[in-house]
Amino acid sequence: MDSLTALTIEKLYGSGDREPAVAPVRVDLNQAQVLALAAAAGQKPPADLRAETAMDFAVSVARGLSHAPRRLDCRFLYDARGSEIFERICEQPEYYLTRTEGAILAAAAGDIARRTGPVTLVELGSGSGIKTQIVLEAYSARHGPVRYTPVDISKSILELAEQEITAKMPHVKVEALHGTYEDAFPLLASYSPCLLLFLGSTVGNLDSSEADRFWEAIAAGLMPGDFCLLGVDINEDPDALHAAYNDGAGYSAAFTRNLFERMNRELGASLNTPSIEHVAAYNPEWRRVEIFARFTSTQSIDISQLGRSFRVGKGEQILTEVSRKFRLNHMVPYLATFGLAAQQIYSDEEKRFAVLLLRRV
Ligand code: AVJ
Repeated sequence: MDSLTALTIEKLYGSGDREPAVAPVRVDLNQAQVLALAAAAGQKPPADLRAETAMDFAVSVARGLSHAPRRLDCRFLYDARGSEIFERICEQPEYYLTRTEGAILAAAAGDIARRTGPVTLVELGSGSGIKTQIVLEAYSARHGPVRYTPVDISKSILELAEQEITAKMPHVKVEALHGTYEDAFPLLASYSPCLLLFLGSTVGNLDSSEADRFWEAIAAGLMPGDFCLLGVDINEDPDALHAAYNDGAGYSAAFTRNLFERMNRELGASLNTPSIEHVAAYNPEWRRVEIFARFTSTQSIDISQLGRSFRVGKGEQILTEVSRKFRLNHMVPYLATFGLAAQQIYSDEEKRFAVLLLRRV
């Protein structure tokens, strides 16, 4: 076992505590690649808060397949390929979330910039950062030069976003962080005064206990007076929800299937992925879309790193993702329990999506 793998395992398992240590571990995997990129672009490369290894993925898959019912961590949907497919999902006519949120931000960005005053913008799960450009424009129009720190698990999309924003907006100083949200939490206080952006209803990926821990960490990381801009899906129409997660062009299905293609690429699994189906259904009782991979034939998921193999039966469904939907009359008082007071709520006419400006009290 090399020292990097040992370090990752130690970080994953900690010393038996429930949560691994949160101190960011700086490991640079692709130093040559990163340096070349930085030199070419004349900019600082994303700082690595975490070096994702195939072992992280292997351990996560093995753990999820050991659960009953089986599930997989949705974080691993976003490798370079998955992030690219997700960008395509966002462009589909059925996927109203991105479009609606973009329109809300376009209308509200000036008001948001006025309410927060000049602050550093930090964004969790920034992805391509297209929607954020609207906000960045409003901040620089009102306050002049602006600092922007996107945080993302996908290094490739982070580099792209950084290059695009740097090229388009010379008045924006981009300092990207490559890592998970948890990796970034200990750094939050150092950006104060700040506006933390968490857009796209990504918070819907967290189940209720994960959300509790997430908001506790955010509340602990922000300083009193700091702001958070949260995008949430509030659509109640089951047909619209079903369509959004089952687009006609098949990008949603490709996104789910890519998780298993990634297993072939990184874990040496030899899955027949075309026979794995995407199943997404709205569960009204839990107010969430549940996304499964359904195996249409019996297969084994081999994880070479761990020397383990999991048999998946014909017809078996593995949960790959949940996407919770929210009600503002629940969400606002819930957030208040973490000391996050809603200052303003922006929405579209059809009440499909909402953007909340929160203030840490
Ligand atoms: C990125 C979590 C907001 O739940 O709508 C879209 C992910 N998965 N289609 C969502 C997703 C399949 C998306 N989030």
